[in-house]
Amino acid sequence: MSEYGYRRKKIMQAIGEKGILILSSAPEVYRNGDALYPYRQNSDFYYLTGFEEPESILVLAPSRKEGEFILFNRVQDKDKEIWDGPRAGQAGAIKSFHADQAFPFSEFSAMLPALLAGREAMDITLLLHEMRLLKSEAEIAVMQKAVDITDSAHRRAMQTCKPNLYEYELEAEIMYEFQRQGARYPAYASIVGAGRNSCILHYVNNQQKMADGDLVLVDAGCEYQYYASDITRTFPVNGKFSGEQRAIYELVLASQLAAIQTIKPQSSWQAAQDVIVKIITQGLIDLRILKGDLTSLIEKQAYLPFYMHKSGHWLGLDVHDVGLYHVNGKPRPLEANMVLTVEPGIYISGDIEGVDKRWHHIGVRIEDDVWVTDTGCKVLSANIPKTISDIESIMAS
Ligand SMILES: [Mn+2]
Repeated sequence: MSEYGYRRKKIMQAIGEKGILILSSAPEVYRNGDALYPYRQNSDFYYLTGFEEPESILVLAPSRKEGEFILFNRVQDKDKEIWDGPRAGQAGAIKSFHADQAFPFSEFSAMLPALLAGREAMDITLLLHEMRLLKSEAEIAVMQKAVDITDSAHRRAMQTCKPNLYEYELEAEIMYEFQRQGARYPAYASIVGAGRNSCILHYVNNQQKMADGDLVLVDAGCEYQYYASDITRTFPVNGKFSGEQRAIYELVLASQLAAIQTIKPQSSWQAAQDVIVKIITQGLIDLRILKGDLTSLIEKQAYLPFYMHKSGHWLGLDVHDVGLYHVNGKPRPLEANMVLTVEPGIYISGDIEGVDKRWHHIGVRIEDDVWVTDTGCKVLSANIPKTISDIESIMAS
């Protein structure tokens, strides 16, 4: 609670006495009929309150005499609580969440004109998101925990995997590990794609049988206490990389390790991307998949049919977390306590012209979660098997 209080104070200092912050909770969303999706609070709302109930509105009004932190939330209701469980109510909003004042949600509209009187309109989204981009010690600790749970899930997937299982069976092993360790939901729909599906970047259908000789790409991360992890590992369904799979895997791994080396304060995600592009392009030349010289192939972006995304993204309360990627038209310099992913990949689908058939349907992505420290970086997911020998040995065990 003290951390939420600190964040509110910081944002109120920034908006000043003329400003006001009004933020709504996430809506409840129906999946079908009268069945709701599991409720997930809006990340900004959670960041400033820790309050998880729907039908809530946060108001921060600096220097307001009756109180600066106002919460509009659901009233307690015996009948509804029999079905859906306890509600904090207005007393709970004050006692447990430290609101200065709390009112029933239904009173918001009537009170709004008085709250706005003398205040100026401004958009503080950017300010709030810049705050979220830099993680506190407590946030890093929770993110490490999320990664650790995801670590066991990926190990479990590697240990369970064998030919003729369905992709959803691997997904089930992953979900089992998330849930038994208290991470009720994945941070995003798990991607389990074998064979040709490994080349579909956001494949979430997960319904194919996995064949002997296929690679399977698993991009799955749990959400723990609202914080996302985002990890990808790729491994052979039968536990042994083929020659072609090995060559592509080693190339992606080399580019990922080199990209991680660039992650430190004052560097940028663009530096990571440049290193990846260079290593992948050179590697594809060496494997005779691309023909030509390095500089002109990079200029022509000849790597794009094989590597069509960026080196990674910010990570936090949202899996693709908030925060600007460019400042003054330039790639933003990294700062200590940012967390980002590093996730190069090579995807050789069956329909790229001029590529020998033996390379077809090899899709490899390797993704880790990286915390920028004062002096460099720490890979939060460093323990998850990643080298070919580590993967083959855990799959054999
Ligand atoms: Mn990612």
